[in-house]
Amino acid sequence: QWDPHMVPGHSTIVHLFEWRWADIANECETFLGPRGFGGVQISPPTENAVIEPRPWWERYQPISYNFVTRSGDEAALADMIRRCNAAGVRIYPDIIFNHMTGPHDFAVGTGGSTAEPNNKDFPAVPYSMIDFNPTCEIVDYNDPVNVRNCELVGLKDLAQSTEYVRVKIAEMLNRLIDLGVAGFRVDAAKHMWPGDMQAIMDQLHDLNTDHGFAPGSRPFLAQEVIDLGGSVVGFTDYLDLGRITEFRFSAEIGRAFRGLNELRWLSSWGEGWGFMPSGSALAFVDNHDNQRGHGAGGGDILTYKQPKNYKMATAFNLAHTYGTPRIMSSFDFVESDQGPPADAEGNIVGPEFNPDNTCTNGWVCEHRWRQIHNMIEFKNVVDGEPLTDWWDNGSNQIAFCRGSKGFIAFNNQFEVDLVENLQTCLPAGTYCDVISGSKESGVCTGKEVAVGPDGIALIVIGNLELDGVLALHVGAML
Ligand code: AAO
Repeated sequence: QWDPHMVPGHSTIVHLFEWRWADIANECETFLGPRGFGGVQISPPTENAVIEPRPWWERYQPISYNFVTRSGDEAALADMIRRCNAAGVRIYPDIIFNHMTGPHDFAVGTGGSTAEPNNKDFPAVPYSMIDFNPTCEIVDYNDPVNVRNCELVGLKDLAQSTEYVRVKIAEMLNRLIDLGVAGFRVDAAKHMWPGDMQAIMDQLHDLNTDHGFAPGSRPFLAQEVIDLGGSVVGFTDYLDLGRITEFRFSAEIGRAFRGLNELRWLSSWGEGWGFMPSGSALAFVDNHDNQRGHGAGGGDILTYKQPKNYKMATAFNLAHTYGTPRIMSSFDFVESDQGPPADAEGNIVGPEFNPDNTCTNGWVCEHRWRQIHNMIEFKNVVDGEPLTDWWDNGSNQIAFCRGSKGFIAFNNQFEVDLVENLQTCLPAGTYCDVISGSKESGVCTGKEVAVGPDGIALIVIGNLELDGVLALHVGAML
């Protein structure tokens, strides 16, 4: 389904990658709820095989459907979902039901369950040989049968065509729905037949009205389908089921804000670029795979490691009307396999916070960067307003309005300042730029911009400034 069921006045999903449930509950109450975030994509809650030296990707190798992982147990999960809903923040677990673990003779899970993956024996579900497709490798991404019925990087491929497997998956998803989740990110959706997925979705409960969902609400789906165009197995097969990850958005926004494509072309951003319909799309600058060279998009993807360009691309995503945005919140990494910050026993060590809201202990917390969380507020203030008054300098300086409620400008021109009188569409007055600072107790800690009676203001973004973007909205009028 397409509606993320966010609370009015909230928007945007943040992926708190590898966070512990208890830390997410606190984050919902102290930061995400008060600042208008719409929901959290959480790491997979299902028990995974323990793989040394604890790479992040062990969580994509389920061993049972018990909810016990390095993020916490079922009680902590339930408590977090309840507290986040109460804070106005929805929860979307990342769910793996294409496969179980990779090829190990013997595996032990994060909750102590055991399995013999090479015999396709997972007693804690239970699944056995007959519940899996015969072993074969995915070798041809243009062959739908190969992509759906063979093993993704050696991961034991469940046969969702059988009723027993469908029932087991649906039971697990229904336990999460009953706990109060608003929907799911479906891992490796491209590797499952749409008809099988439909048969599973048909068995799902409506969302739990005890957590504030309207009666009859169906679970939101963010299906992971990597489609950069030109492949036989692509997003079109999944349009009827729910939203889909738009990886071309991620690849193209990276190219544009790296300076590899002029920003003026963004005037037709969205369907005009051949992307899937806005109402079908999950829109993101980077995800947990392509920020570290897995998945798709290659070297053009922008991440927290290129902060100036990344903040600009994220501001563009949050200011634009296309798709449902998701922002990434990472832990710092050097090696692509490296797991989250952990102690000597392998327990995840959660973030603590500096006075300026940023995180410690190896957590990057992009969602706590002022330039990013202030754009969440921008998005909420301009909700429902059309994109108007596009301006560009014929190259890498652009600006646009969101109705009469918001205005944003970008300068990605090499070694050139942006100094222009531009139409902001805002009522006359003085505004605080929510990128260079914030409006705090009526005072602006960043640039102040004077908008005249005709809506025109002098906009300045120097090319050497830390941030190449300036954003004004009616909530930040001084
Ligand atoms: C680990 C080890 C493996 C080992 C395995 C089993 O790393 O060496 O064999 O265990 O023991 C994550 C990690 C994996 C890890 C796995 C399990 O990323 O490294 O394997 O956990 O622990 C495909 C899928 C897509 C998938 C992506 C990574 O379609 O679903 O690969 N993403 C999800 C998750 C991801 C997770 C899994 C799935 C598994 O987000 O975190 O894996 O649960 C093409 C195809 C894409 C394909 C990519 C990459 O993309 O179109 O469908 O994604 O290749 O193989 C150009 C093309 C573009 C192409 C791209 C990359 O840009 O235009 O189409 O190049 O080649």
